[in-house]
Amino acid sequence: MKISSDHIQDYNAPLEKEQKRQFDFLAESLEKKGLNVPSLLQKIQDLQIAIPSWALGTGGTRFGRFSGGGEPATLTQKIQDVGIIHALNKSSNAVSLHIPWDIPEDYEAIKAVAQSVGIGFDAVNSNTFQDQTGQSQSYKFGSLANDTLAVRELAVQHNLEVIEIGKKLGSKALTVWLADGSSFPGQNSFRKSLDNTFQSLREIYKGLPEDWKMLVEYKPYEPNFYSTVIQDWGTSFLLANKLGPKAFTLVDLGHHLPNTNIEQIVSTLMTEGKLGGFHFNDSKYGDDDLTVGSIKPYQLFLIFTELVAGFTETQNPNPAWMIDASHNLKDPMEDLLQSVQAIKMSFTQALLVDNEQLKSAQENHDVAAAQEILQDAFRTDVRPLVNEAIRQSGGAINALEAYRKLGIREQLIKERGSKTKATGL
Ligand code: RM4
Ligand code: MN
Ligand code: MN
Repeated sequence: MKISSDHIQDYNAPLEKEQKRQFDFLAESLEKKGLNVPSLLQKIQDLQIAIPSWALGTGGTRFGRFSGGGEPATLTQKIQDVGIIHALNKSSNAVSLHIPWDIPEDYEAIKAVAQSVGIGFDAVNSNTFQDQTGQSQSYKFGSLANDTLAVRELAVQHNLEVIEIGKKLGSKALTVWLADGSSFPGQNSFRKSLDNTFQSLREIYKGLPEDWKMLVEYKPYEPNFYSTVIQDWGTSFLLANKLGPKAFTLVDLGHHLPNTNIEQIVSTLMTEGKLGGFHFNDSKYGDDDLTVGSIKPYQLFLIFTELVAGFTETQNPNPAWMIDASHNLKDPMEDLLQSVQAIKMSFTQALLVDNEQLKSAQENHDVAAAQEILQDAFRTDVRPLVNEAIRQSGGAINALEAYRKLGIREQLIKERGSKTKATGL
């Protein structure tokens, strides 16, 4: 199924008048504050967030999986789903593939499908946390960090193959997330594990094309419960620094222990020019993969405030933006639409922060004023502005509502059946 601009126009038509009224009202008050509304609209439109190929099916938990209907059974169908999301919100123009879950059989055909729905290929993700059928060595006790050379070599080889796949698709980054670690004290030597990881990453780095980035993700625990080799941003940063200028740290919002100050991590990484990418999701306890902005919207806003300031005040290259979530209860596409909307809202609120005023409040040690400046931006209902930016790009005024009104899931169930199961988690 493909969404045409006529579908969107028909959906938008009855809403245009009210949208304009709300937008005009907000635009006037923002202009009074000295903000440039056309430039805000442009920035909101420019922010594109990649969709991971594994987020389009129902993930489940280790206790069970309750598949929904019409899930994409093939890579082509996954890309078509991303195309639907993008047609609705004009904000998700790329897909991020997980290898080997989504190895294209026919590269030209896959590229043509992607092109026909306006989708490009974002970072490619390697997977050395699962064994594949017929694999000569097992990752049970680690991959890049494993004490056994043959296992490390296999894991390095896999990453090099992922780069080759990405090259054929036009990707420009490799994301490495390692499950490596230990579940019991004494199981591994910390020092050896870290050194093995560095040596293995260095081999992969050698195979990285000149115009590519390597994004090194960190995570404190799970699937290992005593130690993880790349447990935190500091370890990732250390590795990225040792690897060289093409290596960066990737921040996944769900990969922190409760109450970690993620915005401060973002600020430090940007200052050092080493923030390479972002995986958006939300969490209450751990790597919960909940909808972006559903649990801690103020934290998300504070993170975006650091990002927006970092764009102008640091040399950090533009990070790769991606959602990383897996859905257990909701229709995955509805969840993704909500997540992208939440990202755009936090970004927009961050654009409203008066950085000059904030700086002078900081210089005067006026703590209350500093807090007011941030909260004033956060408490602004920016939906009319975000929706206007999307509308002007040809998207739906309310993408989630349009998804429902257009009966997209029903249509997909008709086309694909109610018992399909997506590859992935
Ligand atoms: C991990 C991590 C990776 C993702 C896998 C599926 O927890 O977030 O980015 O590729 O899950
Ligand atoms: Mn992630
Ligand atoms: Mn994760």
